Amino acid sequence: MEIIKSIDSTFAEDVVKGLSSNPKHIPSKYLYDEKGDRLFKAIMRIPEYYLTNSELEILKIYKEEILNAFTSTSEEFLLVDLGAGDGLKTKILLDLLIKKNIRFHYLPVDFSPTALEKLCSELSYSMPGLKVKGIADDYYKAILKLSKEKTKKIYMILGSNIGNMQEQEINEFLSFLGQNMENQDKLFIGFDLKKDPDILLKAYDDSQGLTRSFNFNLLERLNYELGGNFNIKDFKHFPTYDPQTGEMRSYLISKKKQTIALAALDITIEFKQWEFIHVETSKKFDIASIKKLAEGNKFKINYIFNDSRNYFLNTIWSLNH
Ligand code: AVI
Repeated sequence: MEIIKSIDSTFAEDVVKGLSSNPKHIPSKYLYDEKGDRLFKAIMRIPEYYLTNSELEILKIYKEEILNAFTSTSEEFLLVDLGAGDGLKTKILLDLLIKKNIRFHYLPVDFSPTALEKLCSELSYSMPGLKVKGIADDYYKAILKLSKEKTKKIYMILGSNIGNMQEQEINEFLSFLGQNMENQDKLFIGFDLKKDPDILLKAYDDSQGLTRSFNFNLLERLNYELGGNFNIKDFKHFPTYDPQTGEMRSYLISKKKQTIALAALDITIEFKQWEFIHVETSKKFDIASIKKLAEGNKFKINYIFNDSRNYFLNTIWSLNH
């Protein structure tokens, strides 16, 4: 097992910047510390968080077609899993690739070194023949490093991870990826679709309170890593959906006027009553917006796979020039 780590410690800087802004916000990548990883793993296994089951259904039904679309030759390739998490869905493809004796290396990329270490050691045990190398880095740095390799690459972004970026960031990211891809490379990317807002609201405010704990864990993280004195009881978890933009947004709202100290940074943060911290955007898409993203960033969509409820789409893209 090999893991390449190179994460800058910018957490404190991003927190200070985000909590001094108006409106207050903290980048959602900081939801994933060790406890956050565990909670997200648990969220992915509850039916109310339908995204996982929808994508699993697509992968189980169309795995042969998906692999055939990745490559039609016997040449070796790199399977680059951007935001691999616990690899739950990818394992369906890995299993089939191994069964078919296809020559490939699996490169899971994740911002969370803990999640990556767990995944790599679990894979070396459950899939002993697999060639795996974890990359603990952000997507941009990983793509830049990999663009220097001549071997064909299949980039994967599953779980609608792309929806955690803001509209402009999505375009910047896709354009960057396209510029660092070769004609032979492919992008396998999943999108959560716009749907009944009641279903969406339950997915981000589940009856077991897992998503609530996942979001509150960010305040706990500020307490133990930055010496904060947040009292969770003084905040409210509030997810909301905007049908026009397709953005599901999660906020932590201060129930009262309060001053929070971050002792390790020697600063205080003022909250007005009902002032919020924006902690996550999970964008939902429709086919027109997906086509626009592809075409606007010089890609063409080669394949589209959907689940039986039409909740989710997995698509395969290649460069369009
Ligand atoms: C990782 N990402 C796609 C998840 C999502 O749906 O936005 C993270 C998550 N947040 C709350 N529940 C799950």
